[in-house]
Amino acid sequence: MREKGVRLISVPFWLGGGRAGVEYGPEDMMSAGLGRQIRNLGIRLDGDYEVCCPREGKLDPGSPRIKYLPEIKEMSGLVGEQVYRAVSAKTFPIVLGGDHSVAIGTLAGLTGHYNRLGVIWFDAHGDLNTEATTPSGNIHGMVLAVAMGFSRFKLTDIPGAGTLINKKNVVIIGTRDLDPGEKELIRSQGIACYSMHDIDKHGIAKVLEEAVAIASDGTDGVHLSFDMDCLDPLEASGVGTPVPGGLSYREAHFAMELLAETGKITSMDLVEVNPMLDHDKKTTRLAVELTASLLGKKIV
Ligand code: HAR
Ligand code: MN
Ligand code: MN
Ligand code: MN
Repeated sequence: MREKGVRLISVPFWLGGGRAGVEYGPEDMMSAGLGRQIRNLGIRLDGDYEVCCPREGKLDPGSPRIKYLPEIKEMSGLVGEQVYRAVSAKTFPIVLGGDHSVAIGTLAGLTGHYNRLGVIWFDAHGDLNTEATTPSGNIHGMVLAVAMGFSRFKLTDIPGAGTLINKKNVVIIGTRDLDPGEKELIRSQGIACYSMHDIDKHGIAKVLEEAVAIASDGTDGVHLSFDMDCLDPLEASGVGTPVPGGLSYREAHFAMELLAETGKITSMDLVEVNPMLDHDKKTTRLAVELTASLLGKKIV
């Protein structure tokens, strides 16, 4: 990491979650000292970029099942381009959301570069809905289905994307709010999903060990997509869709520390921080701290 350098890519986009405020996430994390934290670790900050993405959208009455699709495609193409450039320049990209739909762009750019990409997805939700199963029409709840090709709209519809993500290399961690269609997809496709129940039962270290094995099996890159709503709302209430019973402060940090030790993570998204809901500023601060842990910050 020290040699590589980190490139920050800000994506102030909210249309995928349909709730404004999350577009201020990137500037909030930057003001909370994300850049400084990274440099304090002795890591070179290889630029910070802001993607100029649509801030307003027009609801397409023709496709009510999936909201703001044209804007999402536009944003994803632009994010993909920046992420592709970052990995081509051999830096470690961190994409700052924005709602979780920004990860469609990240994955488009990454698959343009890596032959086979593993994905570790921290989330209270499965993000596995399709046009047929989404209860909301919000694409942030569909990103993994799009990435693996289970929905009609697919990752490969984004210019510059490589192949679809192989379901054998995907792991979801921290779930406690899955829709019926998502549960069915997890079962029928055999997608690895470690719920809060699994974490309570086996402990976060064991779960991470298995997750890393799955995501790195036969892959040439491992992407970490971190939705801040994986945390318990007691630690991080500033998210659009909080769900009780999430990861504790130490579980989340320990998970990031374990990932750092493996040295296998090659990129990251940090999403769903909504400063307008983050009244005590704890969520933003925690997002910055967790990133530092992922990048190798040690407490001893
Ligand atoms: N599963 C619900 C839906 O599809 C809620 C998704 C909520 N959001 C996220 N994604 N923050 O992780 O609408
Ligand atoms: Mn999510
Ligand atoms: Mn979520
Ligand atoms: Mn399970």
